[in-house]
Amino acid sequence: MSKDTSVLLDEKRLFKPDYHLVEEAHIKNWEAELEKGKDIEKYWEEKAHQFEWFKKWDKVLDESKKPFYQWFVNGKINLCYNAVDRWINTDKRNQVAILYTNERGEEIKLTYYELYREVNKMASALKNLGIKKGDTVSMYLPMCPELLISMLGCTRIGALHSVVYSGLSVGGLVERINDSKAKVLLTADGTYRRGKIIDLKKIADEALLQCPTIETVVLVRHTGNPIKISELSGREILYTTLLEGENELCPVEEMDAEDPLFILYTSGSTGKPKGVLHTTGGYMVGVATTLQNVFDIHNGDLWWCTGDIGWITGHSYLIYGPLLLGTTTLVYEGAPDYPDPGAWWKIVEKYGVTKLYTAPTAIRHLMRYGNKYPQLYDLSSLKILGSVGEPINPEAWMWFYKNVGKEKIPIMDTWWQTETGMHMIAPLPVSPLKPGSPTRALPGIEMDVVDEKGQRVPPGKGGYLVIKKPWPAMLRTLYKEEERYEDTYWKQIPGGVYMAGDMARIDEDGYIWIQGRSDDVLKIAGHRIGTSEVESAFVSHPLVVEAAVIGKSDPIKGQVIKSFLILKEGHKLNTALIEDLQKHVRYEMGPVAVLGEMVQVNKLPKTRSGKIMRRILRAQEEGKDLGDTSTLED
Ligand code: 6R9
Repeated sequence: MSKDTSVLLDEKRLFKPDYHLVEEAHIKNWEAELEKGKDIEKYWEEKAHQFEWFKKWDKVLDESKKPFYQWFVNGKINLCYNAVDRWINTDKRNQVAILYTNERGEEIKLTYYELYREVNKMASALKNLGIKKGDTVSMYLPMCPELLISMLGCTRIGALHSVVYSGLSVGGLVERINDSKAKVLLTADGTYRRGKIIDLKKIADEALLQCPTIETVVLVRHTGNPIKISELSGREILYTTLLEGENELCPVEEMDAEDPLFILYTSGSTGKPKGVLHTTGGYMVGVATTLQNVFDIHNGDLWWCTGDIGWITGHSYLIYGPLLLGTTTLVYEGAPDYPDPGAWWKIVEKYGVTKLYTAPTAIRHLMRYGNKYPQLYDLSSLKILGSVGEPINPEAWMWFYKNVGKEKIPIMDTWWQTETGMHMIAPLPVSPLKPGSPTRALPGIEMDVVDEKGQRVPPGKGGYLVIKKPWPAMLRTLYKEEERYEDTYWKQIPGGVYMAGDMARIDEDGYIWIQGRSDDVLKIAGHRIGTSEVESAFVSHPLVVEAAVIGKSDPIKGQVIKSFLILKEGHKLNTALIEDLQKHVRYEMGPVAVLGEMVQVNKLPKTRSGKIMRRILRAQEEGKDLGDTSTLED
């Protein structure tokens, strides 16, 4: 794979939709839908009517306090009610809502009615633990039904969930729990990963030594990793014990459309992770509508999003989107190539998955094993494929299209962010596709590519990707950091537009091509990692004085970390130290921080104000011109 985006400049292939798809599609005319979407308020208002509101809104969009926009002003609604309760008096009552399976082939199915019962129990139990509307509950759990149930339990009673990806480790968990001031933490005895069990409880125990706000720890027995009940401390309780005897139905909390729904932490270019705050009404409308538009959900679909629940993709399109549309969502715990590289295709065949939404890094990973594995299974149930997380290179696109889609079904390349909450640039199933481009901004969304003065750049020229009008699932702020919210997103480019942090260009047909981040954020296997977080993990090692890290292209992961380290006087970066540093950073950050080469240096390029100029290191690495060095200290 080549991360060199100049390759994309030559990408001229156009793939037109199969006529079957057009016949079946809810939206048959892309251009007409885009036209309809130009009246943003009208477009989103129409979509909001699909839900049951306790009270409808007085105004669709309030821009008076921008960039603190408000959607569906004074509307009253509950997400859990619309995702779960709404279906149990319909013919979906006994339809499977959640189909969980794992790398061991185990399976749990919950119908909408069963899910309803479990969520009610969880919501009551949380209340009994003293959780009220507006409180935060942290979750450090594997991809398991209990995680979905707990998240919905929170939204039922108006508590915020803050899910921490189970691939993060002690450092990340401490920071996220403390920032959100969570009172309850849910964790598990372990998660399955390639035949091994990773003990999450052990990591949580270490983290909790530094987390004073946690009053109760709820432990899910997931893997049967032996933990004796007698070993549980006073504040620990088993999930099953907590829910025991909870039979009462728990009334749903009437939420204002703008009441907070959840916090999800993500990496920025500087400082600590950003607590992205989403609210209730607009998020629901945005997520359900985009899933419907982009993946054309029908009755009888089996939806599989392979993304982890600990990231926004899991929140929006593994749990909330599919349940809000009343479809069946498949939850898979495990790696794509374990027990063998046919694992995913076996699942598609076994259950008859119709829509598969995954990430370029997984596709590239599976590509390595050649064409053999997808051919071993019947993939004919598939109707639409999807991609998210980073630019999909045309080679991976073509492999996916040919070997999984059998050159018949389209790939929806979706560009969006934790902050946007929902898809922003993506095709519809009827759109002609160009491999490597997510096509155009969705109906109801206005985006552009501009220079630093906010002026549109001519076709073909690179610039900053911006969002020009508010959208319903937009983040409302950064948790307890309103100034940072304004500064990071709204003050970078003149004209009151949202700066996404990506570089892009638009071609003559209006198709957008994403060129990568414009800031110091890395995308490793689709996971967002801030360079400064990795650097602080390094310098917390006793022998590291200073560190600078940059992303380096990697054929499978997209990027890996290259590190430049200044060590304590008299120390050399030998094999033993490299190993120790790897362990150390992994302990602090978890397996998401994939370390590549490390080099020892005596000095780092800095501005006169002391900021590390990673740009210089990158340019040097790529053998490029160093650019403007006038602010360089030395
Ligand atoms: C959903 C998600 C957001 C960043 C984003 C961009 C990159 C995501 C992409 C893509 C090119 C796509 N990104 N989807 N780049 N094509 N289809 O990934 O959220 O983890 O917040 O990352 O990911 O750089 O700015 P998040």
